[in-house]
Amino acid sequence: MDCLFCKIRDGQIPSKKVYEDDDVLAFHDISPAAPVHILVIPKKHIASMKDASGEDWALIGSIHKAAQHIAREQGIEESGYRLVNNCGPDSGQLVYHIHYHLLGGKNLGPLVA
Ligand code: IU
Repeated sequence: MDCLFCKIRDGQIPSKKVYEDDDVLAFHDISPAAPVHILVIPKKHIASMKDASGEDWALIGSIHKAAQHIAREQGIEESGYRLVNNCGPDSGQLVYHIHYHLLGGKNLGPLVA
């Protein structure tokens, strides 16, 4: 399977890792849209939110839990942050391995300009 984030998970492509546990990995986005821009992914390959089912919902919870932890570590817990998942073409999803964008470190403004 030719998946960029599976290759990052497997260390075949380097990344700036900020968090890892048995189920979840997080690393800096290569093209940051905010002072803090971290991608939080399940280690399991799930292409998109529309494909999640069954036991995957526990993984989604683990991603949110990891994001809370990372936001605290990055010092953006009090100022606030945005946790965004893009699903499918209209959302602009480019990488088809579920990921959440953890964005913060500045006032992010309205979600849709
Ligand atoms: P999207 O939600 O699928 O649109 O987000 C994909 C993100 O993956 C996007 O913010 C890219 O900057 C990011 N990214 C990356 O971190 N490393 C890469 O090698 C590539 C994309 I290609």
